[in-house]
Amino acid sequence: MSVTLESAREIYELPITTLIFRAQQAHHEFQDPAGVQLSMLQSIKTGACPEDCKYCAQSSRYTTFVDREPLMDPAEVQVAAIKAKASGASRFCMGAAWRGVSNERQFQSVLESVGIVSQLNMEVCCTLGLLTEEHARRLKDAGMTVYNHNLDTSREYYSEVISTRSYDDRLETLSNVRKAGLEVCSGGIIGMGESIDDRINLLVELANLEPQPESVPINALVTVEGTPMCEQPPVDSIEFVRLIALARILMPRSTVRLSAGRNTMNEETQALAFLAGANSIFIGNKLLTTANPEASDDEKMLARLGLHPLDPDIAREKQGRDPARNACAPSSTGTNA
Ligand code: SAM
Ligand code: DTB
Ligand code: SF4
Repeated sequence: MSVTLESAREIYELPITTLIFRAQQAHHEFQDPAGVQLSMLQSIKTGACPEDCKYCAQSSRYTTFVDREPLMDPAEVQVAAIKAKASGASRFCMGAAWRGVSNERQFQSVLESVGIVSQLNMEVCCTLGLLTEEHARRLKDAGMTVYNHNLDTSREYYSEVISTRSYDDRLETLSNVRKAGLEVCSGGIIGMGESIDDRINLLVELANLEPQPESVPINALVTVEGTPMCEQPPVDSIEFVRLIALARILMPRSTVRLSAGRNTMNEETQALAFLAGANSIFIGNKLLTTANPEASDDEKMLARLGLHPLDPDIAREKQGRDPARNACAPSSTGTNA
């Protein structure tokens, strides 16, 4: 049965006590309640992106602090992935400031990096922009398990944010990822001037995907000087927490990721987000280009909250997904969990 804006809004507007209670019910049924997945991001190609996403430090349309950097060699990626694993990450996500995959030689290099990281027994994720089914299959064959491509916002607000690719282009990429038998990671950004209904509609859109995304990153806008969105005010923390709770309730089996924006959030807000059902963070003091909390601060925060790094195999069992999908070896089957 599909989720409607009205039914989702009713949940969003519940008294906060009942909202968190309902999110906790879903969380305890389908997730390891004390587990938080630690993921590491690596920008493998930085800056000079032809797209015009109004929030992004890496778009060539805006003058920001970001310097252009060429595609990282597989050997450099390997060093970064080994470091990520040593710091406790169970997922390694490689991001490229591309509109999509276009250059075969560069794509071969990414495939090689994917193969190397997959040998380290971490979940391997890429975010390279628009993707054809063929590219998705080749990434899967190289050992990638999941692809990140965000819807970013509601269909209605989308044109205020990006003009160089459409909402349907994004949905088509997600469909190509699915057809290749990969897991989907898709979410969005809060705090770009959108309404509460836009935020709810983003989640409605994601919750109505069949199957639902295994992973839903919720980013709070990191304002970047030089971008058109640099003057946006910070997101209200209670609105943020309500949205996380709604994501948890609508997509009980998904990993809900408290993604960008933690650097300006206090620990109490993050604790509320975990109470509301978030169960993943990016670790390391840099996201792709912007700052993230120091590892030692995150360690202290998790210890203070009595939370521990999530074991992906335990998580998958509770989510009712196939544990074999987390294996490091590339798989050639096209089945979805
Ligand atoms: N270029 C690829 C793409 O756009 O699909 C991959 C990298 S892109 C940086 C990945 C996602 O990061 C975006 O879709 C957006 O949701 C998020 N993001 C980028 N800049 C952000 C910012 N300043 N604040 C919050 N989230 C951001
Ligand atoms: C996602 O939703 N958030 C991550 C990941 N997917 C690739 C990226 C956040 C980027 C924040 C801005 C930056 O550091 O450039
Ligand atoms: Fe390019 Fe991705 Fe940034 Fe958009 S979000 S400008 S596609 S790097």
